[in-house]
Amino acid sequence: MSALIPRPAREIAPCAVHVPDWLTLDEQRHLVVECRRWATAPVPMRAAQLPTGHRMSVQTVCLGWHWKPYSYSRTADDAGGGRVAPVPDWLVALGRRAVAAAFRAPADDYTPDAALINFYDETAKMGMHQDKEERSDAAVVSLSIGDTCTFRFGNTFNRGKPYTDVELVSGDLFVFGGPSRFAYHGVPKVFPGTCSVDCGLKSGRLNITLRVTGLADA
Ligand code: MD3
Ligand code: FE
Repeated sequence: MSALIPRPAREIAPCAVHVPDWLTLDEQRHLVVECRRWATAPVPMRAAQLPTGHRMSVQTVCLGWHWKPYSYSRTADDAGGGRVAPVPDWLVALGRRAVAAAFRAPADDYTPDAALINFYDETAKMGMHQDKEERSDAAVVSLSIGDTCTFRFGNTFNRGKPYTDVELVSGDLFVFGGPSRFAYHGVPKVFPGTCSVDCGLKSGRLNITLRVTGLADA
């Protein structure tokens, strides 16, 4: 995206770094092609059911470890029972480049073992939450493709104020480490029709997060 108003890289909170326009359009299109494959097999993308009985409006498929509210497993027990596909080496390498870009330091020891791929249609949103099923405080990498959204980055104490709203545009990178790793965050709004066709998506928004679960097989 070329912006009239520049969007410099910015540290939103300690170790929470937003790097606008990090993915090239080629990389975005390649990720969209791969996400379409991951969304069909061996585990179908689905809207996860919450313990309340409500379904999430966001649809998710996972690599490495399957996440359902609120635990990880190797098989998708709420989505056909298939064994999840591994995180490919090229995606681990992309994660290392992402952490290195955000923190301006080599990240060769960063080895995410899970990826969550979220798809938002024009009405989907994600409430304020913490990600704390992981047994590691390693950084989370977030890649956005498609329609622009408002991303709300909060604090570690409660799901309300203070928080900072950031626009995430197709190609943007966000990395959350250190004291920001367990902050509340959410996506209150997606703006339909804001993505360029060149990103590979016609409508909606994809978010890919790379995580270190710290889990081991039994
Ligand atoms: C900060 N996804 O999958 S990405 C999620 O855009 C999730 O789909 C949102 O929240 C999305 O759990 C936000 C940014 C993000 C992801 C994980 C984090 C921020 C985070 C984990 C810890 C702290
Ligand atoms: Fe999250």
